[in-house]
Amino acid sequence: MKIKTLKLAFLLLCVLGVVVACEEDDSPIQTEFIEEDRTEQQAKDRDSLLAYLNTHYYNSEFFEAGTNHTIDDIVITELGEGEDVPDGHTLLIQNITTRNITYLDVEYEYYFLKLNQGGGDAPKFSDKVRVRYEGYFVDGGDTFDQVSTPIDLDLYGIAFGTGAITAWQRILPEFNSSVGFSISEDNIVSYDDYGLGVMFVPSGLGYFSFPRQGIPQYSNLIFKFELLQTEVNDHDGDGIPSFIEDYDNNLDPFDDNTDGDSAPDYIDLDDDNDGVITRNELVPTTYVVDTNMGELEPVLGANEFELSRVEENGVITIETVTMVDTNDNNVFDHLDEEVTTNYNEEEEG
Ligand SMILES: [Ca+2]
Ligand SMILES: [Ca+2]
Ligand SMILES: [Ca+2]
Ligand SMILES: [Ca+2]
Repeated sequence: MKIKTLKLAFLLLCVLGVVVACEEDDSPIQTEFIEEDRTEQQAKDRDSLLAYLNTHYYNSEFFEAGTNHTIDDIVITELGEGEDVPDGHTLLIQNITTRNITYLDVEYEYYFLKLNQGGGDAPKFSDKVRVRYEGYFVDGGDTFDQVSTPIDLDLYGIAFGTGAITAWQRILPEFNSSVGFSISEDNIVSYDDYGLGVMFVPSGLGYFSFPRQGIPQYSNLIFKFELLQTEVNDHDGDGIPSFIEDYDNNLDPFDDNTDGDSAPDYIDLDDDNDGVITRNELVPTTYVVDTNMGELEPVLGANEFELSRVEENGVITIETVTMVDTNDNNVFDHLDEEVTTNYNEEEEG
């Protein structure tokens, strides 16, 4: 089912590609689309972004106290010719964090401004997040996207070109979600102590040459964002979080495919294709924690993941699964086609 979805998505992308090509081509001579070289484009983008960061300031003093400021409080202003940065404000370049990464064999540099770390959990690159954000172009400063009511999105999708842009997958894990939220009498949800920041993204970590409505190709992007909530993603529902199924830890689960079929592990229900699905090659455990008796939640092992939790009258029932290597060959059972033990067999009868 997942495999079919993936193929369909690719097919759809191809069909879309053809339609766009037809619409844009009104001359009888076929002109081939030539993509910009990523390294050359990045050099230009870096210059544009650094120029922006050196000539724009923000209302830094406002964020010195408090943890519940919003994206609407962030004011970025261009420094006029011969003008000094006003009191209570700071040039962006002085307070940003710079990161260097290699992505698609190209050296990239990106930047973010941390206005609040947040007190909750940090997402992994493949997780689901609830955010508010606003997106602007570095050139011209126009807004291209505005999400005032919090939305949920997958940082990583199940097909190429789905999910969030690469910069989001790298930057949001540097922040934490809220510690919690409250709901007022008129149903307004207020989050407490959440990640708040601004990111400055070169086109190569954004949409690059990909045609997207309202965003010209090779646009450098700015996002103000609030990271409100986060949830571990398990795209194929096999019990193992997707970030774990990125076994080579390169933040790309597409290149981890144990059985070499058409589905990478993070969207494959039987990762070693041995006929016993991954879920059944993991050892299940149930914990019952009675908080009325002062019992504490268990600390999960490094290879153990929470599947579900139900809380009733102070009694928490937690179901977990653990990856095991029963024949000690340094390959987990669910990735080892030689091992076919089904740990759920008895219960399923
Ligand atoms: Ca990988
Ligand atoms: Ca596979
Ligand atoms: Ca899997
Ligand atoms: Ca196996």
